[in-house]
Amino acid sequence: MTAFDDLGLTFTTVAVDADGIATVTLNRPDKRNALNAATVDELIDIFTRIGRAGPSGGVRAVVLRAEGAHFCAGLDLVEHHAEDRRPEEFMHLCLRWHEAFNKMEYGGVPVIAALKGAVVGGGLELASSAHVRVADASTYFALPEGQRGLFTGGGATIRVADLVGKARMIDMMLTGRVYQGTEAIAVGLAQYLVDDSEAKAYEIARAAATNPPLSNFAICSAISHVQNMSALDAAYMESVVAGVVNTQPASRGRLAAFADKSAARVRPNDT
Ligand code: 1HE
Repeated sequence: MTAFDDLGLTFTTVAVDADGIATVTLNRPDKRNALNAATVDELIDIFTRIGRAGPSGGVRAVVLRAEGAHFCAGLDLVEHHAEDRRPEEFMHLCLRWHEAFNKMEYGGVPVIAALKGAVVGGGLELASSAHVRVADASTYFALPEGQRGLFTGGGATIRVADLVGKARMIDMMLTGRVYQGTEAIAVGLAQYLVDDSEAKAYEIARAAATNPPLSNFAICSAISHVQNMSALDAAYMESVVAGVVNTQPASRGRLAAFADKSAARVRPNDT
C-alpha cells in the first residue's frame, strides 16, 4: 500500500521511489489521455496530497508523464458533447481544472513534464502548469479551441500567454498553428528538446531534489505568486520569502562548504 492507494485512481497512477521522486502518469492512452472530469478530480486529489506533506517531507519532485504516444489531447470532447453542459456546469468544471493546475503550479514541489506527441488544448494547459517542460522529437503543441468552436478554460489565457506571449497565443487559437521542434523551444513552449523526454525529466527531477525542500518550495510557489503582484508588493514578498529560506538550517552546511572552498564553483558548460 502506498500513500496514494486509497485515492482509488482510475485514469492516473502515482508511484513514489525511495528518493521521493513521484511519477504521476496520465493513464488513458486509448483516448489519447483526454481530460474527462474524473481525471481532473484525480489530479486534484494527487496534488493535494503531494503538496500537503509540506517542504520538509514526502515527495521531493514530480515527473508528470503519459502512457501511449500522446501526452494529452485536452478536454474530453466526447464527454463534453454527451453531457451537453449548461454554462454554469462548464464554469464549475473549469474551476476544478484550475484547482488541479493551481495545486501543481503553487504547490511548492517541482513538477517536470515529460512531453511527447500531442500537447494540445487542455493538454497544453496541463503542461504549462508544470515548472519545467521537456519535449522530444514527436512533441507538438497547439490550441485547437478555435477550430472546435470552443475557448480555453483551464488557464491557457494566463499560463500559455505567459510562456509564448499574447500575440503568439492569439495566432495559435485563430489559425490552429502547430509548434514543434526547435521552434517550440524558441517561443518558450518547452525548455528542453531531447531524444528521450522521460529520461531527461527524471534527470531534472533528481537534480532538483538535491536542493533543500524549502528552497524548492519557494522556487515552485513564490515566483508564481510574485507574477500576480504589483512590483512593490512583489519586492516585499520576495524579502519575506528570502528571510525564511536564506536563513534555513539546511543552507548552513552549503554556505560553510563555499566558505571553506570545498563546494563546487559555478563554471560555464564544456564547449
Ligand atoms: C478523444 C480526444 C479528445 C482523442 N476528447 N476523446 N482537443 C483537441 O481538439 C484534440 C482532439 N484530438 C486529436 O486531434 C487527435 O485525437 C490526436 C491528434 C490527439 C490523436 O490522433 P490519433 O489519430 O492518434 O487518435 P484518434 O483516432 O483521433 O483518437 C483515438 C481515440 O481517442 C478516439 O476514441 P475511440 O473511442 O474512437 O477510439 C478519440 O475519440 C479519442 N480522443 N482526443 C475525447 N480530446 C478546459 S477547456 C479546454 C479546451 C480544449 O482542450 S479544446 C482542445 C481539444
